Amino acid sequence: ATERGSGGRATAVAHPNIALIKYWGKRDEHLILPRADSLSMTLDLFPTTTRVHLDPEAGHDEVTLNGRPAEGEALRRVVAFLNLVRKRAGLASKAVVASENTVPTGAGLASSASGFAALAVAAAAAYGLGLDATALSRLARRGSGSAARSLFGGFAVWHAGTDSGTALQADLSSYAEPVPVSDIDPALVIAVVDAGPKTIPSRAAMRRTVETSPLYEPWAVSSGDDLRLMRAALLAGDFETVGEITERNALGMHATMLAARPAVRYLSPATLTVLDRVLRLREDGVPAYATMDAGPNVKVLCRRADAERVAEAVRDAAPSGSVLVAKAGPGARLLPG
Ligand code: 2P0
Repeated sequence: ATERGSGGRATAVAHPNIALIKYWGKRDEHLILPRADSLSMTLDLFPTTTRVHLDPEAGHDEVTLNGRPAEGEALRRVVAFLNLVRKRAGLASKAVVASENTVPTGAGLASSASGFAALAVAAAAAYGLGLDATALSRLARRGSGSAARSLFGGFAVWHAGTDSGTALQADLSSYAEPVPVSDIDPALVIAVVDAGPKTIPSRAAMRRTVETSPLYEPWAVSSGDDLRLMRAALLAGDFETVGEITERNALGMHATMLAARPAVRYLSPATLTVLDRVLRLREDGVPAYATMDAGPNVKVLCRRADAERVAEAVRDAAPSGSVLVAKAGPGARLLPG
């Protein structure tokens, strides 16, 4: 679908995604080209809604996040992203950007994927770029790697792309697209065990892992095997294999971080308590598999029919009220008006 706004203004909505095959490590920091392919499920929770309108009179971009002026690194990243859009559009106009993110403060879920996916769709439309879904995914990638996947609903694979040829060809080859899946009726039970801020931002942690961890290269290689097997299992509707690959890929990613120098450790004692619960669920015959991102919270992949039982099992390992059940959600889209 070609996305084009009218009158220099557009509003878009996008949802977060959780990777089952992780993105961890870049081969090009500027273009945000990943070392390996990744694969995710877009959630039906916590949309980000972003409005962009051009202001030809303005001397600088005005960016608000949940009603507050953005500053520091957050502002710098949005302005850099808008500069990219302006360059492609051949327009100099500054923009007013207002983004509302519904992730509860401290829910421990990153908002950069939904945030840059929504910004890419809204800004591309407001500046009249007329991009298709693939081009929007490539554009979102430049804001935050994982945002490339939030362009699509359900399951999406983000291709690392090729390095044969020019930087432009590499850039063109790295985008996400939907993954064909048999109906596996998945849910992700999110156990928020610690709502505090990250110990180290994922971008810096990723860089340190690539540069110093002796386990990084073997994980990146095995992640390619995981991805191929995962795609086959999704196509076949083989839920247990999907879950097993999900869990081992995440644990492998965390192993690369633990071996970094100095170590990057996001997992906490409460994380391990939840992992024990998940293991016990499997011993009791419930297919449930854990994955963790750049923080201590655990997302448990299970069937929708088992989600309440899984939520109950992990609830007392997390502070009260902080277990959420997510299902597969929609891709990013323009809102009318
Ligand atoms: C992922 N994460 O695949 C992985 C797993 C966290 C752990 O993508 O530097 O915010 O903006 O490209 O996308 C978090 O990293 O990083 C992430 P940048 P991003 O979901």
